Amino acid sequence: MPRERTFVLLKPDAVHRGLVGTIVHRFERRGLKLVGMKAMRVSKGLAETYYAEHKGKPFFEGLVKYVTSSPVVAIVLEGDGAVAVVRRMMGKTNSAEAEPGTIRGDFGLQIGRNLIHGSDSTTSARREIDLFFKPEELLEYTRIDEAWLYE
Ligand code: DAT
Ligand code: MG
Repeated sequence: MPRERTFVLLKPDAVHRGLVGTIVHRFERRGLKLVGMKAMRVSKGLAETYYAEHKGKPFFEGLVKYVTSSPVVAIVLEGDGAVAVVRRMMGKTNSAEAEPGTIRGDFGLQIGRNLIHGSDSTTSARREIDLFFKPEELLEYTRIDEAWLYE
């Protein structure tokens, strides 16, 4: 798998429920490199651009309200196949259907409170990283364990 970057957003419920550390810990242990991370508020304008693909759907307004309602944590992770790896670790969109062992399956109960966003392709990842981060906020370094993570 090629080395990739992916975008993750820990949504307001993850922050309020004290799950930020737990979720970041899972990604760290998996071997994904933390390339960017910041706590922030999402403006209505940013939320509408970020969720543009869902504009017109019945849940769109609720989704924008939810993600703008309280602070979030925006993250960029890097690793081999990072986009698909993170999606599998998140579990199905509807927390109620997500498998135990996944983030949504271990910590959530509803589709509208599903704790986390992760890019669904490398194209989306590039777009979302550019929306949330300035280039100088992203770090370049080698993790000390990379020699044992990758053959
Ligand atoms: P995912 O977050 O798994 O990529 P998505 O991109 O299809 O899922 O949808 C984005 C978010 O919108 C999702 O995390 C929760 C919300 N959402 C999607 N479908 C929904 C629905 N049928 N009812 C309520 N919220 C929904
Ligand atoms: Mg999506």
